Amino acid sequence: MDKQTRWLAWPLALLVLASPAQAAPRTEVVARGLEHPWAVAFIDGGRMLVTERPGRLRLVSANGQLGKPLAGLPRIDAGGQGGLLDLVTDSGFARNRTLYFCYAEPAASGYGNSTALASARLSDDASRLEQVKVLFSQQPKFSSRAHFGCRIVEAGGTLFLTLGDRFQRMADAQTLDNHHGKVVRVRKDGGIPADNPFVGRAGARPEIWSLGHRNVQGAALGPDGRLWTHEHGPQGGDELNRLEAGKNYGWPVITYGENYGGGPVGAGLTRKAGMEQPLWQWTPSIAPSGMAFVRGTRYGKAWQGSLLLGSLKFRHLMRLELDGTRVVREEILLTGLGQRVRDVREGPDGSSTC
Ligand SMILES: [Ca+2]
Repeated sequence: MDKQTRWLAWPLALLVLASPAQAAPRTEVVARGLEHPWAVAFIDGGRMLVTERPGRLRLVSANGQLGKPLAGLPRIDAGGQGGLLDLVTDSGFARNRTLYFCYAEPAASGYGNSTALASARLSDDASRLEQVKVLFSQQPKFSSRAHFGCRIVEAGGTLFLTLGDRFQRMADAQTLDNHHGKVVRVRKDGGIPADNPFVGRAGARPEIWSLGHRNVQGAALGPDGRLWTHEHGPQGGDELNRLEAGKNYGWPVITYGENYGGGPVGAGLTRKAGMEQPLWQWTPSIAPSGMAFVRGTRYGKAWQGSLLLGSLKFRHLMRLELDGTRVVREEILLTGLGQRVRDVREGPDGSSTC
């Protein structure tokens, strides 16, 4: 390092110490050697479970040591964007050791796949999954390696699961007789909540919560107790949404994006009666993945209530400052990371992990 660089580096370092609340966040490597890690869930004593997309689940100890892959996973169709994807612990995990995970499930016929959601119990020695039960299986199965969606959010005894349009089946996102391009809601035992919006409607799948989605890879409960999601647009038009029961989020009829290589999607509409507008949209695409609201005070008052999400494309972390449902500021963080940020979670100590 020459003298000038050193001089430039010093004031920055002093700024971090002098003003920790406004300082740029620093990062620390917790573990190395994971292959396509997709989701992280904190269990106990600083330990984490991490999914790897090729179809492995690993325990990471508090000191960052990677455990052997856990036994007991169902058959997973790993390839393309598919594999073992999201994982969350039950709100009663400390008592019941229950967790939920989603993955690309191969068709019994061997042709095609879709996203499935399962529950399991983590064995006492954390070496395997027990009592694995498939709670939900996206219908119909389809032969595609893209757009599995697959984020899980627990809310009031139910589970939300996000589902992609499988890329080639985008028109299906507008019809209720299938699970392509939907967000669904099921009970923790796999049953259908009686207050789901399309229960009892002829020809509609009763698990559907909302429709008109493309590929949702980030979801979290907001401070308002509602489900917030973001989704990948085609070329441009990535969106932030707050999902309400039975509403239509527009894909592929309305979008702020365009087809890959240019040209409008469909009639090129950005709004239409009966279809919801996003709270925020990104053009060009950032390719968002993972999201977490900052609930703790670890990062100071200014960050409390902010939404953190990852960008796969630009390899950074983004902070959205909110006033209710209005995005008032977008801040780009960790630009020097050089890594695709796939998941963001708030740790038990209020720190964010991505
Ligand atoms: Ca939309």
